Amino acid sequence: MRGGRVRGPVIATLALIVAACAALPAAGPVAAPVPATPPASIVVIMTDDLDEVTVTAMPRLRSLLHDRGTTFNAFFAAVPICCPNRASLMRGQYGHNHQVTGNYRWYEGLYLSGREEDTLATRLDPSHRVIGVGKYMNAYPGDAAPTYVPPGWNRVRFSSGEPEYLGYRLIETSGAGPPSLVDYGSAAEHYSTDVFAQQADHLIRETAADGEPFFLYVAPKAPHGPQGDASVAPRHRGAAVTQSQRPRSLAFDEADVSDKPSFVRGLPRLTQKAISDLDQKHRQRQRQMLAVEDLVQTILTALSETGRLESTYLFFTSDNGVHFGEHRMTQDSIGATKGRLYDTDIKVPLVVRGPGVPEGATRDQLVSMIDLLPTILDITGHSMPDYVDGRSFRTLLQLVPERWPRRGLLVQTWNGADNDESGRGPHGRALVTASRRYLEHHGLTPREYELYRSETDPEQIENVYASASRAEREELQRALDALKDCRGASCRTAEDAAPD
Ligand SMILES: [Ca+2]
Ligand SMILES: [Ca+2]
Repeated sequence: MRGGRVRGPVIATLALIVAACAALPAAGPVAAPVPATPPASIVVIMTDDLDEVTVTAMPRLRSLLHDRGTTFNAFFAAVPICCPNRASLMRGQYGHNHQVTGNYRWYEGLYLSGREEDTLATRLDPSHRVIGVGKYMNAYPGDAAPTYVPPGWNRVRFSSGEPEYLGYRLIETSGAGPPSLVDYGSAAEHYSTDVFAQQADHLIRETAADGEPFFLYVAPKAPHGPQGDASVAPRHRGAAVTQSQRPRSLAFDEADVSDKPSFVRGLPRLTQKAISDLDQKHRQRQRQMLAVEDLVQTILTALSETGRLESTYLFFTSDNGVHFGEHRMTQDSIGATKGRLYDTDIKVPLVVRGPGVPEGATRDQLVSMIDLLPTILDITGHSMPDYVDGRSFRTLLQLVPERWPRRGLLVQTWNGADNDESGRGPHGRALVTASRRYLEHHGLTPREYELYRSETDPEQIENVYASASRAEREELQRALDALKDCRGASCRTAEDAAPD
């Protein structure tokens, strides 16, 4: 039995008592009962493969979220592909600790290992209605029931197979009764981003009517490929976009890749055809995101109309970034648009709006997907489990944050048949600090390294590893070694001890 089921009416009653007291004429000091503040509600919108470049092309998103909340400029994936980073959200752990090292490894890492018995969902279950809409992981485990619902989730509309824009099946639960499988077709009204928006709207209103706080996880497929017209909402097909081209940054079709490791060094300059294909996909991704802007608006409206906007924190993020021509890498040339250790892939959007969160503010402190679980538990009054590697960044949501002691972060990739989507790239790990990126490619023989000075070279054009001093190389290697096997508190100690 969940405490939240009875808390709502109790609070409502207390509120009535307080309101009644306030209406009485003052007769000296009255020790009126102070109603306990109900836990805040939480919304996490997890887009799929949304990168920071594309966010700059979405003005409505920026006016709904960034102008009204705090934007994190240095938010990193723990593992820069879908399932592993979503597992980092659900467990607050680095990849080597949750062991979801590939997109279909979550079966072993979460389900079989029993780690799924203790997640963000189960931790919030006693106090919140825990609602999941959209993509939980890439697909459901082979030997689980087709209607499998992970522990802790009270209401779900989760994709049962691969998430799709049209033609998909959802596992749906209500308060009582067994889960059901519901098929959605290819009609305009079945476009999944819109369906998820309507479901989120319905579940927010239902939960608000029941007087419970909620945790709502909404995960649309957008702007994940494919980028054909069928993956754009019918009303947005051919719509005008802000950026007609993928921005021609220094990294785009990088002129000189002689500094790069072998898997990039061997790439030719982009052909005109490749560039026009990248530009076309970039335009389609913006069109896919137009429906996500509508989804954000729908959720904000539902929160506002149910009186929950002032007590709800909304986190808008993505599971990984992408490269679309940066460092000459395309899906055709490197086999995937993501999963590399460059900032294009590992740095992902995060914006938070909610009560007391400064509007239009930015934060440069290093934060990671492993921090969302501890932050959300902190905001909702729960203690943090010992297994968590991350830390609460609640202080960064205040007008004047306290000192942020973290100096380094770990990012990891694994090269496996179902992890590195190309099967061709190296597995490795990166140390992220305020001023440097240090990359080790363990899948290459001999092993290769990269070092970038982020303050002067944020686009990672000049790998300076070869010219770095031996002392600097050793210092970075030691710091990365201290993180690669860390667990819980020892991760935070190693992060704080990293060199700037
Ligand atoms: Ca993804
Ligand atoms: Ca270069």
